[in-house]
Amino acid sequence: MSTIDTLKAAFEASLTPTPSVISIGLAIVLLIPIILHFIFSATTPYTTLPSVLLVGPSGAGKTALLTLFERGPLYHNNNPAVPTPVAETHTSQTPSTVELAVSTDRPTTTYRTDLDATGATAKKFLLIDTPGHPKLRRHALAHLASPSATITPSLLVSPAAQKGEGAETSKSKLKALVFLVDAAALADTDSAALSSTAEYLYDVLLTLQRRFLRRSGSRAPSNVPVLVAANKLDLFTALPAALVKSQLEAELSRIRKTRSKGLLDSGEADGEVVGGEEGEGWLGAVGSDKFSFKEMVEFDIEVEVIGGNVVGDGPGADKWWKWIGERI
Ligand SMILES: Nc1nc2c(ncn2[C@@H]2O[C@H](COP(=O)(O)OP(=O)(O)OP(=O)(O)O)[C@@H](O)[C@H]2O)c(=O)[nH]1
Ligand SMILES: [Mg+2]
Repeated sequence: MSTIDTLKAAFEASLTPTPSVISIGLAIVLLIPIILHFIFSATTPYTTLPSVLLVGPSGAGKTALLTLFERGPLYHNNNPAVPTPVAETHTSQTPSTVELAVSTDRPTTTYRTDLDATGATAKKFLLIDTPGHPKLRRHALAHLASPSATITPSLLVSPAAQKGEGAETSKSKLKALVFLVDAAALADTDSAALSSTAEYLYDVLLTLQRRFLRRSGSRAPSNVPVLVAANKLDLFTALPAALVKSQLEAELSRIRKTRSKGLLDSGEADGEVVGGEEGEGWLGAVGSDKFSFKEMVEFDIEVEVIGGNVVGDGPGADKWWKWIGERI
């Protein structure tokens, strides 16, 4: 009986508007949202924006392109008013990420007008620049291999984390891949540019192909479209996009032949990539003689070659921007 009495008394006291009851009530009302905020901000990643990965050999212009998209044509080399042209880049040692937005309410998108795109019509995404040096490429490749199509924290450093604002890193869905190529270097037949560019492209496409073959379940993510961006078309020595395409396809055929010969004792000893599946190291359709980018459709990989330039006079970077915008 006495316990019921005390409960009753407590209940009555809690309904009596005394100062202590009011202050406890206020504290609960004010504190709960704050506590919930901290719980959710700790468990939800900083951002779930989709991402686009920039890859390609060293010197192709990846960092220059990232800077152009981030800062706009004001930093264009041609603009005499700008003391620091976009072209002044250093070879990259680590990946870097910027947040960009594509506007969806204009039929003709250009990175210039999208620079200040905000609001409901702006689709935000992360553009990730990776180093092209052969010794640093494995970072980009390892992340492409991930079957969940996500970029894992070691590659994706959120802008807030870069500024040291805490807010750790997150997973982001990879939506597209831009493989930048120096079209002027490819024109020089004496240089090793064509073979080294094609080697890297082969590895990138093979990684995506393997990812497709290893996907599990019907809910597996679709594969990533690839844009081969033939850069530096401002230079008169540069190969036009159609030639870049055919040169790369020819070189990829050659690499495929060489690699298939030496597959058993080749450098495929990377551990996890050795799957034992027949034809694992073979890029594209089995049995085809000449490689063509169209073969990649079989693995849900769309490959498109588009020319452009980051600095100087030429077609510019708008077509690439449009391509990215359509895939975000
Ligand atoms: N003429 C010309 N030069 C360009 C163009 N785009 C980039 N460059 C130059 O190419 C050089 C290399 O550019 P980066 O952006 O540093 O190359 P990257 O791909 O980031 O290279 P890594 O960081 O080593 O992987 C720079 O000197 C740029 O000025 C272009 O469209 N035309
Ligand atoms: Mg760079």
